[in-house]
Amino acid sequence: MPRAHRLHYTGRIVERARTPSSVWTVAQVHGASVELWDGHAFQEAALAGQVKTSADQGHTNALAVGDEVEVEASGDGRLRVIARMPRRTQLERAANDPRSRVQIVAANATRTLIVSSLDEPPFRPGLVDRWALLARRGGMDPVLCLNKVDLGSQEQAERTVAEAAIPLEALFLSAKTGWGVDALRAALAGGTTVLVGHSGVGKSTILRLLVPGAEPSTGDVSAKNRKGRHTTSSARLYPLPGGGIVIDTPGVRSVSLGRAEVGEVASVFAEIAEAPPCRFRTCTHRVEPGCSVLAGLDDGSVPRPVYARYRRLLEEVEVR
Ligand SMILES: Nc1nc2c(ncn2[C@@H]2O[C@H](COP(=O)(O)OP(=O)(O)OP(=O)(O)O)[C@@H](O)[C@H]2O)c(=O)[nH]1
Ligand SMILES: [Mg+2]
Ligand SMILES: [Zn+2]
Repeated sequence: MPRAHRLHYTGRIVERARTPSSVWTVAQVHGASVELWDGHAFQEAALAGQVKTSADQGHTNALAVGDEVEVEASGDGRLRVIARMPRRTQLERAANDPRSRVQIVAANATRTLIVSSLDEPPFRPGLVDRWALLARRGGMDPVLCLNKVDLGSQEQAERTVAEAAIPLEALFLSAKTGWGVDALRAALAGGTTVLVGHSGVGKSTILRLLVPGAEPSTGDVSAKNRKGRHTTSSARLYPLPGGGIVIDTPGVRSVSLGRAEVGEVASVFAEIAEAPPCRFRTCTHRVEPGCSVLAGLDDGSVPRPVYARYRRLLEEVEVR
């Protein structure tokens, strides 16, 4: 290997790289290669050996969509990813089996848009809580988007969210008719938003509403499900016409949280997170004496539906 290359490899003379831009963002991952976005254009790049093996033991993927990477031009003029920048945020999906590795769904997003539908598939508040916890854990703000309002009414949609005591900012939408899209656009302007949620709730339809002309990625054409519709098979980044970025992801059936702390579960519910300190620092707010959350239940400052959701989420995680 020529000396200049070797030096470059160590990262010490990165400023001498012959590449058009030093920091690129991963737009899509295809096994041993990735598609990169430099703010203007997309380009395919190979992964240098040290990047491929850099996935630490706990993770399934070395690079995730949204990762910022350093590149160099390889001999044949193609780009090669030589390093990944530290992540500011990360959305992780824990494995059901604690010995299995964690998948990084997206990196460096500023918010997680938890997409649900009023119907088809039915609204599942438990899934919203779990995604909210994962978003907060990874440093992002969770926002709920209740789609397919056209299958009912606006009143029904608002009542559904209120009755479930969803502890998040909620946006209502019909991606089919475009109703509610202006508020959604305003909420997503600037920053990077990752769309998550159950398969079929309308994430890709929302994406196409926000980014006219966005095509299903090539893998998706063959990935029609039994009902003959396209289902997203891998995460992909799209620049928004007015600035900002959206990352579409494949739908998932269930979300596992892995091990979680009581504080993490409580952080999903504002009324519980903001309750005064309990007598015991390790209080789980279930049966302990001097618990301010249980006191809040009595005086009404912690609504019963909110507490019920907290207990349900707590039961689902193995509390440390
Ligand atoms: N009635 C109605 N149907 C919608 C709406 N948004 C999406 N759909 C339909 O719902 C189905 C699923 O939409 P997709 O956008 O593919 O769903 P997705 O969340 O991307 O699904 P995965 O890629 O499998 O995760 C399609 O048939 C859409 O036409 C809506 O607002 N109202
Ligand atoms: Mg999709
Ligand atoms: Zn307590």
